[in-house]
Amino acid sequence: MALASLIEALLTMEAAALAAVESASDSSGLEQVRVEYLGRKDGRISGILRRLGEIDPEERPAVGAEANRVKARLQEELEAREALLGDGGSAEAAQDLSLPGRRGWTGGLHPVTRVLDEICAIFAGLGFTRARGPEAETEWYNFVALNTPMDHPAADEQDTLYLQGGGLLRSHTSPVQIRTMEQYRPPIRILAPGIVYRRDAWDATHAPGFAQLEGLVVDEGVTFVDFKATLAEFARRFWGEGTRVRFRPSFFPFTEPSAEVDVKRVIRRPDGTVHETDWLEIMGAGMVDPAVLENVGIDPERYSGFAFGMGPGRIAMLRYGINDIRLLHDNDVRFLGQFTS
Ligand code: 2U9
Repeated sequence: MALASLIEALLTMEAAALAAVESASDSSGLEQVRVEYLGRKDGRISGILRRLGEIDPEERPAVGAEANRVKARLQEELEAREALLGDGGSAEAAQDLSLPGRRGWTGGLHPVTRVLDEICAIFAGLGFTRARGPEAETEWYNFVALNTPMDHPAADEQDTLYLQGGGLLRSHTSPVQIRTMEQYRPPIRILAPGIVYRRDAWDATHAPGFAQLEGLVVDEGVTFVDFKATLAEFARRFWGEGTRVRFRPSFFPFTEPSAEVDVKRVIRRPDGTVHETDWLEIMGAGMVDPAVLENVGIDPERYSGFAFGMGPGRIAMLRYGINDIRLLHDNDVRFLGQFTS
């Protein structure tokens, strides 16, 4: 027997042994493979080594070395497969069913969209529908119809971007309410969500374009009580039953009287202790100024109403503890990915 044929026998056997390890599905299968190949008495490697006598003495060390390599390799593969099959000793037990599943990447709604939808859903429950209008507006719809002549200081405060030909980008969604009142007779209960524009530079609390959400109610016999009760009910549905609401006197050209609305969250912890947040400003609001109703041909002697405006971006920042408005505009999935669910 030549040296080459013994080495070849070892290599053929090695390939068969490795295939047998690979297809073993439990510990007892692996043990069978071990005995068949590595067994001291009847193992196939021992069988090959027993034939060493058939070759020249000086060639025997080369075969011995190759046999040792194959033994070591096989031992290693047996141990690796045993570890893979796990303590339970079978391919099925190797699947740890308590591990969390691997989820694929999914998109999610932007935090501002979430807050906006949630607010709209609450007001939908109070009888409001959604209304939309153009972002490119006229001075009439954005300012003048809203009782804000162009030389009024409030027009300066809401300085916006002007378009060639006299148009402008709306600085609030109030023009949507004017257009709705022109088109529909009361009763009116609408929400006007949308993007608005200001001549502001970017910083942590300002953006030149941002989402706004305004609401308008016009009907016969709408009073300050309806106004306060509606907004307080909204606040309790959004922030929780125990939420307190405060109306601070303010001024807007299109409402009279006007108010800033604040909420204070009262959080009852499971251990019975109560935590109160600071007062948080959430919106501006007021009774619709009679001059605004007159501007759209609604008789202020017969009809009255209230209106409010809020920034869903600001509300999202309060809710999620976001400290820089620019995070809402960057479209960075490392930030936005925290709001998927
Ligand atoms: C009509 C009549 C009245 C809408 C109102 C506010 C008060 C207000 C701000 C909140 C934060 C804008 O997003 S913000 O910067 N809005 O304070 N808005 S009353 O009043 C109207 C609107 C339309 C016809």
